[in-house]
Parts: sequence; structure tokens; C-alpha cells
Amino acid sequence: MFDWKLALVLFLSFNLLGCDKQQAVGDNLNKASSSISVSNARIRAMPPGQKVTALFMDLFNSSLTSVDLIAVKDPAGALASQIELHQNTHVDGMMKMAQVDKITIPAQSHVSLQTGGYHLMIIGLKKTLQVDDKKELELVFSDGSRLVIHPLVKKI
Ligand SMILES: [Cu+2]
Repeated sequence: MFDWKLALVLFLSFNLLGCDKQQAVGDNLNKASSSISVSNARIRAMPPGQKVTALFMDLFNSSLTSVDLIAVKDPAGALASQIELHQNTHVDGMMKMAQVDKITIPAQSHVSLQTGGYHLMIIGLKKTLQVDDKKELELVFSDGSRLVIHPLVKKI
């Protein structure tokens, strides 16, 4: 004899298991992207005609492993033609600037991108930046997570 009640219970259980699995995957993704947070993101205002500027910010890592910032995207393609990770260093009393492939945020710590240190170099500005304008960029991290930030244009 076919037990409809049992069949229904089994059917519902399978559905629930399926949902649980999807939920777990979603939660993991959220955890990955929420371990990094950003504050004080700001872009240096430049006089009209200047095509290059810098972005500074503070990056916080709440996870137990270090995470690298590996790329920065301009999703709308509205800000600039290229965005690079840079580091300033003093060599023989001279300030030198070099591109780096990553900026590491140590576990349960933070790193500040600031004048004279790490910064994002924004190259090929498409428009003159207006003070207090809010821009949108996307940060890409080594753990696969991404974070959209809204830096403000400031006189720095
Ligand atoms: Cu630079």
C-alpha cells in the first residue's frame, strides 16, 4: 500500500534539505565579504586638467586570517581608465612610488592607506572631480569577496 502521508513528508524533507544547503552557501559568502570593512575612504581633489589622483582609506579585517586587497574596479567605468595599488617608500631621502600586486590586511587588524604610504592611484580621470562628490568603486580581495565603497572627493 502506498503511504501518501509518508511520501509527502519525504518530499517536504528533501525540499527543506535543498533549501538548507543553499542557505549555508549564501551565509558563507556573506561571511567572506563582511570580514573586511572600510572607513574614511576619500579621493584627493585635483585642479581641472589633472588626470591622476590618489585614494586613501582605512581597511579593517575582523577575520582570523590575513586578507589581501588585490584589485579595484570602477564598475560604471565613469571615474578613470585605470586604478592601481601603489606604495610610497623613502629611498635615500627621496620619496619613490611603486605599483604593488596586493595590500595585506593582517588578521584582526587594519591597514591605513594614507599620504606617504599605501594608496590607490587613479589614472586617466574622465571628469574633473568636484569636492564632496561621492564616487563608487569595488574592492576585490584574495578570499574572493568584494566590497563596494563610496569614497568622497576631498581637499587632502
Ligand atoms: Cu601612486
